Amino acid sequence: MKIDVLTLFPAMFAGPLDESIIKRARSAGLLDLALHQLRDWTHDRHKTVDDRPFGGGPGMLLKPEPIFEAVESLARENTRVILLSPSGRKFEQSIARELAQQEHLLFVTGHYEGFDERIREMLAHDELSIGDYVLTNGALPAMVIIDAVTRLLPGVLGDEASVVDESFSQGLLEYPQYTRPAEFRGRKVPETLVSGNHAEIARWRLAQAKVRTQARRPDLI
Ligand code: 9D3
Repeated sequence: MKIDVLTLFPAMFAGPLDESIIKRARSAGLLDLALHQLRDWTHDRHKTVDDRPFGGGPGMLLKPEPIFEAVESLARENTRVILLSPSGRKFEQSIARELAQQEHLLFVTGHYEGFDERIREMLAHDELSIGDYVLTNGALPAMVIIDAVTRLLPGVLGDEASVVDESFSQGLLEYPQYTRPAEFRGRKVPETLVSGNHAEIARWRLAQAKVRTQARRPDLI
């Protein structure tokens, strides 16, 4: 998969996407990730990317010209152009699965200011938020989505069991898990888990997962 990111902060992406599983996916050629500085598509001396809103009001808006030029030079026939903004629909695992099917994603990240509406209307196929909290810009959301999508690409997870496990623990939070020692600072591992009775262990885990989900995420039940 090819992923392009158009951002005012390309340096933020160094680090998170150069480690661990994403690093391996990139070296293996499973993910071709490229970062682009939006200011590279300006033509004025000050590299202006924003301007004041018509009608007044606080803040600035990302102006259309640099974003249109950038997207028109980066997008191909099969590109999904995705805006990151607090007004987008909320990103979730089903969207990650859908994006993982695409050949080419182009993320356009916002800033603490909005987009000129014509960017939405004329360029974007989708607009995503990662949740109801306010960040300073869309770079972290882009990285979150890239991470969630990349691990779903065929061949990225060495041990495919991790993906299989997700579908069978479907819709519930994880049950409590323990490793050695069997007793730590006076706290013993639940008897069932050391019993060797696999049917009973499976029942215990499901019951625990339900209790935990009811307490923490009743919206999932
Ligand atoms: C005046 C209204 N504000 C929206 C709540 C303006 C505003 C705040 C912060 C506009 C942009 C931003 C920067 N955030 C993002 O670009 C962003 C974001 C986020 O803040 N939370 C969750 N997901 C995302 S995706 C992009």
